[in-house]
Amino acid sequence: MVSVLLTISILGTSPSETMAQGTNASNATGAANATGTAGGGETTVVMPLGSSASTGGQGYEPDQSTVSPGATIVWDNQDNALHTATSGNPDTATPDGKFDTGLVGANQRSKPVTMPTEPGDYMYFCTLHPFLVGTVTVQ
Ligand SMILES: [Cu+2]
Repeated sequence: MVSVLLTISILGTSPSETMAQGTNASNATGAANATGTAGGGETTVVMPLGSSASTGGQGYEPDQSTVSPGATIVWDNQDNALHTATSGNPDTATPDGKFDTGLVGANQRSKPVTMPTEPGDYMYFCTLHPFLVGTVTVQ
């Protein structure tokens, strides 16, 4: 464990940091979660700035999250528009009631939203911008 931490800190200060940062951002979040409260770190999904524009190419970050049954996820809205993370069928924008952040204001975080206990893939979307699509895998 100590050597792993050393390796990470060495990598973190190496010249390749800039390159590694993009791909490791989600790993870093995972590591932070792992050191949180025992047995249940909190997962955070970002709604990035610009994600209200259909042409922006900015979706939920990450757009795929894997959690254990009944875990909670917080959506962090860093955009300047309202968003939701609402489970259901994005193609028809039909909520299925499995989970829903409700409206999350600009630069606000959702309350912790409890995921289903049944293992599976759950698609979700923003009810205001249904082109915003993500998946939660419960396993
Ligand atoms: Cu939205």
